[in-house]
Amino acid sequence: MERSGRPPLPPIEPFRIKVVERIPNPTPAEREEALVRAGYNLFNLRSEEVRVDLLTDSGTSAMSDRQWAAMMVGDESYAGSRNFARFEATIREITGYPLILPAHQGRAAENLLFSTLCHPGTIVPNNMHFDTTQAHVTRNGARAVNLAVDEAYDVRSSFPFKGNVNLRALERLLDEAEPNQIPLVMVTITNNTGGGQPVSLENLRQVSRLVHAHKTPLYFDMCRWAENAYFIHEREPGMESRSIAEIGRAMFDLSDGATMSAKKDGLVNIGGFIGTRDPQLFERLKEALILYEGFPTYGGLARRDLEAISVGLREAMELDYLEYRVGQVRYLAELLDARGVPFLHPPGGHGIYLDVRRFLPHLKTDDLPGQSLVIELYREGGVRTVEVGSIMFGPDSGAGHEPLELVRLAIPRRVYTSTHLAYVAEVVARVYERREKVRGVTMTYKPERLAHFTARFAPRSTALPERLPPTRGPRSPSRRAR
Ligand code: P70
Repeated sequence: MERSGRPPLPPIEPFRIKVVERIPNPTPAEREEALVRAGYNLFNLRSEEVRVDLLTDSGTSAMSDRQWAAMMVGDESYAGSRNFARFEATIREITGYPLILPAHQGRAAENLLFSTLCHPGTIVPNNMHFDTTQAHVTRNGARAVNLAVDEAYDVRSSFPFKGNVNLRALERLLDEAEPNQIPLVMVTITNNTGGGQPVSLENLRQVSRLVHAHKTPLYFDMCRWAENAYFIHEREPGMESRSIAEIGRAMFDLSDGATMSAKKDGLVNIGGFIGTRDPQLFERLKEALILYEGFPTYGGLARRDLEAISVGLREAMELDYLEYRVGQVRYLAELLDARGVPFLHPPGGHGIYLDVRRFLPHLKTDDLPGQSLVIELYREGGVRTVEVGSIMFGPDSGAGHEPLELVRLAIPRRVYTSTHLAYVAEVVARVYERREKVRGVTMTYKPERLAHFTARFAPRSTALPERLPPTRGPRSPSRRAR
């Protein structure tokens, strides 16, 4: 809120709308029915049951007129498509990595990289792994270790670079590991698990120095690199005069390669890639790519998709777009702040993360408070969000700290207006007003891996019904008479 008491200036969309898509408005009764059918897991909802969909910012972007036009120049050749040539050239220019392989999305790139480099007994450090990243590391027998700075676990701290790596902890791990036990160090940019928080260029420099002194490769998970570069531009001394492209390149120069889900800062609905400087690794990845994804000039994608990514990656670096993008998240933060709603500070690049512990202090971890809140936000106003807490990462995910217990309101790129966000803020505030009445839930079906996607839940009250013991003998006549 501005000091003057005036409402905040809404972040103006740096585009006008050329095509619109009707959004549904399910009634309260329809929402209730949908919840039961979905087993209280919002991944099981049909999209027509959702009014404002903040489940994810991944693959949910609106493409620009230029991207749609690019789709029309798809050259659908199996091998050697000109769209691949442009895709490769674009990513080379942005990252400086000479060797590029397309993949159909981020986790496909993770599968290729981790199945090639990890085996039982190995360790992969990261500031914080995200869900699929962690699953791919552990599936290959490696241990996923989270090494974010202490501030990352303090939801109230307004530290500007909560995505930073804890250098002392990383150094200790590198020193203590056996030779070749750490096949690579990853840094997730921005740190999604920890609230969409950026990593500073200075921290990346130090990580790079440390990791390379131990002759270990450094890889980035660069899904949201443009948002990270924007925060560096805004917050890091001397960076305000540098373009997003320059800052991005300064980041990538410190690393040996990256995986990317282009469904985020690639501004497309599907796609991803791996970039590397290592020709031997590249050959091994290419073999795995052909096995799992397709020929190296399409990697599981239509060639027109590659063309849309080439355009999207550039649009994601435009300053007016990033100002609006981060501005939207801040606008929502200000509206929530004005209503006293607790969320992780400072607001991240791609969404707001509600602080579940302060939102629902009467619920215990066993009550799955994050999922309870997700359900209530849907019940109140048809808003779909996701739990990022003990269900997604397990109750012991705090790396020595109290684990984060969050609900993420992810903002799709270029999709919703400030009015949609004002609606969302009001829905959240109304749930906050009646927070004391929110009950816990219990998990009735727990899949082995990545449970949050397919688990089923039930409200505590119906899952554990307080049934009266069956009555024996004839009912009393007085009751029957009533
Ligand atoms: C999200 C999605 C995907 C992701 C990521 C990072 C840092 C890799 C990937 C995998 C996943 C999701 C979560 C909850 C609800 C819906 C979707 N993140 N690295 O929303 O990329 O999805 O392309 O395989 O964030 O954050 P991909």
